[in-house]
Amino acid sequence: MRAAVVSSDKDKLVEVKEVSLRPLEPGEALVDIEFCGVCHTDLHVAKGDFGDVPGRVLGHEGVGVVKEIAEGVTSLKVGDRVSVAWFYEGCGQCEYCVTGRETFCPYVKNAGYSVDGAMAEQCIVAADYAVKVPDELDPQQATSITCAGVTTYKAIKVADVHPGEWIVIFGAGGLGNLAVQYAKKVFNAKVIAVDINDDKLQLAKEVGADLIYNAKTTPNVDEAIQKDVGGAHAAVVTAVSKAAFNQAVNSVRKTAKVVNVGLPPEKMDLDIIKSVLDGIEVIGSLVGTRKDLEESFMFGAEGKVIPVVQPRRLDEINDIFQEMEDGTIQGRMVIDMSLK
Ligand code: 8ID
Ligand code: ZN
Repeated sequence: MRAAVVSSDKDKLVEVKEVSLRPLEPGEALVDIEFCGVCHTDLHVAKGDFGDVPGRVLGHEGVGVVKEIAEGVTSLKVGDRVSVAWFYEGCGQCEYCVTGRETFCPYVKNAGYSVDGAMAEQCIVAADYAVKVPDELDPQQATSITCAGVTTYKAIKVADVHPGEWIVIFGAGGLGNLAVQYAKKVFNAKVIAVDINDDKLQLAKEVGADLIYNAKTTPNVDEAIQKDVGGAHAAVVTAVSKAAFNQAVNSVRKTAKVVNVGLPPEKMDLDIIKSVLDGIEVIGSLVGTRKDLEESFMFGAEGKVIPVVQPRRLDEINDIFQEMEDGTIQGRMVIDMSLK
């Protein structure tokens, strides 16, 4: 089958080539992939930002239909539409798995990073961990919810924003656009979007942002947010730049939570005195549990959240990564496996 594989040659990033799948093991299912979204995390993986993984099949915004189930599978049947998410499988027994924090399992497997993912014609899943996609949800749109949606939905839960309060979303890309939608339409917050690209900010406005700031043309965006709304009650940072993390801390009110989601391989500055005197909490948030994904799919199926997606061919993967680096993508690029 054809798959997008991390190249051992750093300059090539990814190669689309023929690979073969191993046989299914008990508890697993084989999925015919229909669509797979391209997340900035795939680019980090391909570049080796989390360590080199040559030969790995990328993809953790996968959606497809179960073709075959192995021995012992009771949670899925042939014909079910399922997702292939970054949280591929946990051990099910550690303190994190048994207390609703399964994405932090020390034995976790991650699709498209520690196990082969969904940028391929077929993918093997751990049946009990492959969350079903509701029939009412468009499968191409469902890909974005499988990572970008669930991650931002969960991050806003962690941010603990209340209806009518201000939340600022730094980065209005694939994750940020959905963060705006969940914050506005599900959590009923007032939403500020910050990006360095006017097109992305315009799209954020169209999907519900109340206020937008371009951090390039308004370099003191943190001061502007303090002046205009008295500071945000919470922040979610999806930007791939440390500048945004630093600005987020300065954009919020006292006792606010700043939720780190973006993964630039950098360090942020944290003013100790400010964090103490203002009671600021800075918290990391990592994708979402199977339950979070089920909930975030539901809001998509109800039409409250509508991912902005554009179909592309598998062999365009390196072009998509270049567009991502250039900041020219609106919403998400989704590989449509039926396009040849
Ligand atoms: O579980 C997690 N924590 C998780 C899950 C999924 C993705 C984390 N991520 C990480 C990705 O690995 C990546 O580091 O979140 C980050 C954002 O992923 P994405 O939304 O898929 O990337 P994107 O579509 O390229 O959007 C990034 C946006 O950041 C803006 C860009 O203009 C773009 O719209 N941006 C940048 I780069 N610098 C900025 C700045 N200084 C900025 N926006 C505001 N201020
Ligand atoms: Zn992702």
